[in-house]
Amino acid sequence: MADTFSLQKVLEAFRSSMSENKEVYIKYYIAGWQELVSFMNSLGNVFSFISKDVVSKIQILENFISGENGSYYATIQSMVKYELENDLVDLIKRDSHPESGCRTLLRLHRALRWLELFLERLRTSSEDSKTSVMCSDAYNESLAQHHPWLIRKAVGVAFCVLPGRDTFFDVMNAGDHTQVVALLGESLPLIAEVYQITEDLYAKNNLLELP
Ligand code: 1Q0
Repeated sequence: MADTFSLQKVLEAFRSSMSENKEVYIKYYIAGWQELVSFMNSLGNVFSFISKDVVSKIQILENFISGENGSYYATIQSMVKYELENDLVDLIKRDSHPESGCRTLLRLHRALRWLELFLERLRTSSEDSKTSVMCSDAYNESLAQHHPWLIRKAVGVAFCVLPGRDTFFDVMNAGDHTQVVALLGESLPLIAEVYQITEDLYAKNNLLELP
C-alpha cells in the first residue's frame, strides 16, 4: 500500500461489500482485509505470522475470483451455492478440496468477529485502558476457540507488544479521539451486519465448522 492506513478505508471497503439485496461481494470484503493487513505490517515483525496467514487467504480467494469460474465467486452467497452444488468443499476433514473458498473465507469471517469485538472495546475504552487486554479479551471470546494451544500462545506474545491506545487512535487517521470514537460508532454496525449475514448463511448451510 503506497498510501497510509485509515479506518475510513476499511469502512469503505466493508460498506461497498454489501449489495442492495444484502449479499456480500468477496472482492470488497477482501479489500477490507487487505487494508487491515497493511496496518498490521506497520506494527512490526511480531505480527508477520498473522498477516502472512491473512495474505495467503486473501490470495486463495483472489485466485478463485480471477479464475475460470470467477463469476461464481462474486458474492459469498454465490460462492457457497456453487461450491456446495459442485462438491468442492471438504465437509468432514481436509481431503481433496483442502482450500475451498468456503473454508478459507470462514477463517476470515471468524477473525472479523474478533475485529468487531476489539473495535467495540476500543470505542468504549477509557484513557487508561490497555490495548493488550482489549485485544486478548476479544480474542478469547472469538477466535481463540478455533485455535490450538500453540497459536494461542504465539498470539499472546504478539498482544504483549501492541502499541498503546493513543497510538491506535492515531494510526486510524480519522482525526482526534472524539472523531475516531464517532467513526467507530458508525463503522461497527456495518461490520456487525456483514458478519451476521455471513454467519447466518454459513449456519443455514452447516458450514460453521469446516475443517
Ligand atoms: C492489531 C493486532 C492484531 C491482533 C490479531 C488478533 C488475532 C490473531 C490471531 C491470528 C492467528 C494467526 C496465525 C494463523 C492461524 C491459522 O492457523 C488460522 C486458521 O487457518 P487454517 O488455514 O490453519 O485453518 N487462521 C486464522 O484464524 C485467520 C486469522 C486471521 C487473524 C486476523 C487478525 C486481524 C487483525 C487485523 C488488524 C487489526 C487492526 C485493528 C485496528 C484497526 C484500526 C487501527
